[in-house]
Amino acid sequence: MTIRITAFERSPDGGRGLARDTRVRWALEEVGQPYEVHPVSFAAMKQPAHLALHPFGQIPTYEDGGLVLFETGAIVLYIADRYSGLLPGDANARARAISWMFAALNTVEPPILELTIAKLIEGDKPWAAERMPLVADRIRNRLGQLAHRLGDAEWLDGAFSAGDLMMVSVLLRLRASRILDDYPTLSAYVARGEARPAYMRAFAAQLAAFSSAPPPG
Ligand SMILES: N[C@@H](CCC(=O)N[C@@H](CS)C(=O)NCC(=O)O)C(=O)O
Repeated sequence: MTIRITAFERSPDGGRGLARDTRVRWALEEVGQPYEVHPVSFAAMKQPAHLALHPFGQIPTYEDGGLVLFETGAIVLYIADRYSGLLPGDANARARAISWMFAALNTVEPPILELTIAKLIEGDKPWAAERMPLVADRIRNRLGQLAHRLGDAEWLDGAFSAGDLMMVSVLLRLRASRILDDYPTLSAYVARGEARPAYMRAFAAQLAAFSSAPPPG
C-alpha cells in the first residue's frame, strides 16, 4: 500500500510551504518514498472519520498499511527511523539528531506560534501592541541561542538530518515577520534547507495541488 498523508483542501497560505504536511512530504522525498495526498476540508477535519485518524482534528496524518500516525514530530521520526537518509548510523549522533527534532518542536516553534497567534488571532485586542514586543523578544532569544550553536556550520550536527529538516521547517514560519533577516547565518541555514532537491520537490507538489484548485471563497 502506498503511504497516504492528509493535507489542507484549501490552505491559508495557498500551498506555499507553511502547512505542516510540508515537513512530512519533505521527509518522504528525502528518503525516496512515494506517497499520496488526501486533501481534507476544515469541516471534514472535525468529523468522526478524520478524528479517528487525528484525535485533535488536524492535518497532517500518515497512514501506511495498518499504521496511523499524527503529530509531525512522530511522523518524521517514524520515517527517519524506518528508511535511511535522515538519521545517522552512529547511535550517539542519532540521539543528538533526535534532540534537535525535539528542540525544533518544543523549544523553537512555540514562541514562533505565539507570534502567529498574536498577529492573526489577537491582533485586534487592546493589549496586542503592548504584547507584540514581548513575543518578538522570546523569538529573538531563541534565535540568538540557535545562531550561536550553529556558528558557521552547514547543519546543526554534522550531516543534514531529521533534526535540520524539522528546525528549517519551523524557522520557515518566521519568513513573513522578517525577524530571520537579523540572523544571517540562520537565514543562510534555512536557504540551504530550501535548496535541497527533496524540499523543492515537496514544495512544488504542495503548491501544484493549490494551483489546480479553485481559489478559496
Ligand atoms: N503539533 C501538530 C500541529 C498540527 C497543526 O497545527 N496542524 C494545522 C495545520 S499546519 C491544522 O490542522 N490546523 C487546523 C486546526 O487546528 O483546526 C503537528 O506538528 O502535527
